Order: sequence, then C-alpha cells, then structure tokens
Amino acid sequence: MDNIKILEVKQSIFASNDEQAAALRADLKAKKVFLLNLMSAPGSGKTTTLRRTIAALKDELRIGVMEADIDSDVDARAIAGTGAKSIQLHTGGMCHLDAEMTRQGLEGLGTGDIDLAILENVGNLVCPAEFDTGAVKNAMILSVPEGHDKPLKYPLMFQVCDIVLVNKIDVMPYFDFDLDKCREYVAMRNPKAKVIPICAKTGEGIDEWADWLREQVREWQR
Ligand SMILES: Nc1nc2c(ncn2[C@@H]2O[C@H](COP(=O)(O)OP(=O)(O)OP(=O)(O)O)[C@@H](O)[C@H]2O)c(=O)[nH]1
Ligand SMILES: [Mg+2]
Repeated sequence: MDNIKILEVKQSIFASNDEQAAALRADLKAKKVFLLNLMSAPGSGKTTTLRRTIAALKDELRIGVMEADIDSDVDARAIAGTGAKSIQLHTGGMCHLDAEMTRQGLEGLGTGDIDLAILENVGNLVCPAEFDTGAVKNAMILSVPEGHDKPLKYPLMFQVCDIVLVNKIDVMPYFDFDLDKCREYVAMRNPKAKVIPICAKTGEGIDEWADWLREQVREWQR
C-alpha cells in the first residue's frame, strides 16, 4: 500500500475560531465542497461507519477523508483501503480540531477533485463539540455499549449535531440500551437532530444515512 500522508496541524492563536469557521464555510460553498464533521467517543465506530458510507456513495460522489488523531495512521490506512482519498492529521496532543486546523487538513487533502470531504474528529465527546470546524453539518455516533443516557451527560455534543447515528445495534440484546429513551434525550437537547440506528458491522441502516448525506451534499452544491 502507498505511504499515507501525515500532516501535523497547528492550532490558530490569532483570529477568533468562529470567524475562521465562517470564512472556511464560505470558501467551501464557493468551491461546492461539502464538509462533514464526524464526532464520537473513542471506538464508537467512526472509521467502520465511514468505510460503509464510502462504499454506499463512491459511485455518485467524489469523497476525501481526513482522519484526525493524536498519533498513528491506522484510520487513514483503513480508509485508503476503500479506494477513497485519505490523509492522516496529527493534532500535536490536542483532543479536537479547530477551523484553522481543519483548513490546513483540507489544503493537505486537496479539494479540487472532491464533492464530499469528511473529517473524522478526535474520539472525544467534550472538546470537539466546543469548536466549530467550518463543517457544513455535524454528525455524531453514539454506540449501544455507551448507554442511552449520553445526551444527558454531554449536552453540547448533542446540541451541535444535525444527526445522531446510534451504532452497534447488533449488540442491543446484551445491553440495557433503550432506543426510545435515547431518542427522547436527544430531542431534549436538540429537537431538530435526526436519529438513525445503524450497524456499521452488517451495514444495517447505512442506506438511510447515505440518503441523508447525499441529499445534504446535493443541496449544498445547488
Ligand atoms: N459489534 C459491532 N462492532 C462494531 C460496529 N461498528 C464498529 N465496531 C467495532 O468497534 C471497534 C471500534 O470501531 P472503529 O470504527 O475503529 O471506531 P472509531 O470511532 O473510529 O475509533 P477511534 O478512531 O479510535 O475513536 C472495532 O473493533 C469495530 O470493529 C458495529 O456496528 N457492531
Ligand atoms: Mg477511527
């Protein structure tokens, strides 16, 4: 396999993050590139879901993925295995990406030949929610073993997300995970957030998620 490109991205200390995020979004709009920010706790299934998402959409959309981690290149390698363009971003120990770091990542990825750029943010339910990356939409994954009460404990993450994927529904019989309660708690934090149960392992629910994402990209490019 080809060597994976690894980029050390640096946090901005100059301008306000919100201003930089707004400028990045405007630039992406002009270029007709849709940026999705995907967040979750470590191990909830971001990379596995992205592999499924790429398989579902790669014939219709040109996709590039930025894998952000504190160290290693395992996720970018996993994405490269799908044939999609990928780059590994190292955050120098930071547990999130800000808009400037995301801009550096997009520059390293190259957006001239993609419709959909996806940022797999650092696995964490707190810091990533606090920084607007410049993404058009925010998505998060809550996996069944984490429990249905997470919207109560990490309110901001659920407030900033447009869509919540409830992953690992194949292991539902082994956990006391109440999907109705989960939907209720997500709605308490964010009545507009869409909730889709999925199983990245088997592909269940991925079509509904891919349909939603395809529609968002088309709308942005119109
Ligand atoms: N049973 C089951 N396991 C899953 C599912 N999705 C992912 N996994 C497993 O969960 C583990 C973590 O999945 P990843 O996709 O690496 O999760 P991640 O969120 O990208 O992890 P980090 O990047 O380390 O935060 C792996 O062992 C996956 O095989 C699922 O739907 N069901
Ligand atoms: Mg991952």
